[in-house]
Amino acid sequence: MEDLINKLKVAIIEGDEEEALKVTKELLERGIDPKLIIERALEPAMKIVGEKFEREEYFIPEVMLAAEVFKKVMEFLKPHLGQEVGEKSKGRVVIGTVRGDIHELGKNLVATMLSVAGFEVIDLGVDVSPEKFIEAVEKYRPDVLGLSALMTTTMIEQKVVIEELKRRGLRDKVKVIVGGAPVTEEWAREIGADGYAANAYEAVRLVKKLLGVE
Ligand code: B12
Repeated sequence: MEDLINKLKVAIIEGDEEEALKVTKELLERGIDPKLIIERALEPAMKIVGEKFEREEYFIPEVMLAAEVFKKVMEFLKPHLGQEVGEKSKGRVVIGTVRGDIHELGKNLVATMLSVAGFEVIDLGVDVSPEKFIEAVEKYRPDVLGLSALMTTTMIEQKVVIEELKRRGLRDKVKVIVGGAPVTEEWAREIGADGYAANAYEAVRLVKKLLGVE
């Protein structure tokens, strides 16, 4: 199994979609838990891609290619993640990546895991303005609002959204959670968010805790 996990990691890093899907299929056929595939292959692969980008071994086209393969593998895995069925929605979550930021993989992963866990998720996409977040809170009345930011330069937008919620008298109507690679627990506290999670699994735990559901 280690061998296949490694192969999948390499395929994503190299942007080889055909190989990545082939290996993913093989892993599933061997009964490997898709969550483990995400945790052990997909996430580490993007981490390595990030490091290569930092070292200037990779440039935007290579990163984009790897991201596309990541998305394709996620789409392939989604139906295998299972779904907690037979009960009503555990709560409603609106999620999006903040203004000026087009990174979507982490936000998508959080959205997928929450929906698998039985939450209704409304995904507003990327580069979402504070106005759009506010509109969505007014329209959907979610229990939780999730704000993703992947850059130190866009993190501040999480604060802008929270301030805007306050200004409109909506802050106490919704729990706000924040995440993304540069975001920390401390930042979350500083901007007055209700919670922070470092990854998609923790995000599910956090939302359950905030809403008091299991
Ligand atoms: C892939 C990638 C891209 C792709 C994105 C493709 C796509 N469709 O999403 C492309 C090529 C488009 C891209 C573009 C750019 N990128 Co880029 N990118 C990355 C990279 C390599 C990986 C990000 C990723 O997808 N990770 C995988 C996912 C699964 O992890 P994640 O996003 O961290 O999400 C997890 C957690 O953070 C958490 N989480 C995430 N969101 C949320 C939300 C909530 C509510 C919660 C609770 C949790 C949570 O859970 C997730 C799942 O476990 C990072 C490197 C890095 N270290 O992050 C750089 C990185 C983020 N990019 C960077 C930069 C600079 C850029 C560009 C400006 C480059 C340029 N010169 O054009 C542009 C910016 C475009 C823009 N305006 O947004 C920098 C940011 C530096 C900074 N200022 O902080 C990084 C850190 C790379 C670097 N070291 O320089 N990028």
